[in-house]
Amino acid sequence: MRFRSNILKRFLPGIFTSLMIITTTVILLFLSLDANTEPDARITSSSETVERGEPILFDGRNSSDPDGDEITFLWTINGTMFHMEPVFFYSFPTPGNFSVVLRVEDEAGLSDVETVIIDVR
Ligand SMILES: [Ca+2]
Repeated sequence: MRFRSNILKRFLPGIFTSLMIITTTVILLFLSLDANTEPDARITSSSETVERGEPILFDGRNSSDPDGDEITFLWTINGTMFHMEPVFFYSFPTPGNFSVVLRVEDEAGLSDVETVIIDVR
């Protein structure tokens, strides 16, 4: 009994230190995995007031992700999914105010949205 107790006293600090190191490593790993930040959607359009039929360039390439993640692009025009490329031309066939929305999403599914209103005459 005394022998076992001595062994415990001898190895307990080492075991405790090892457990602390493992616990700290696991916590740091979870924190680093959790440290994803949402991307930032940016629309650059060649014009916001156009004549009907006049093409406008929509460019989402100024969008970014603070973590350097790959981002995907989803454009909608008046609520209808339109395009998944970062850049495209579009011309509105009828007059009115139209919302063009860019949604960018990073690899972890975090997203950001920007909207521009186009006045078509
Ligand atoms: Ca991110």
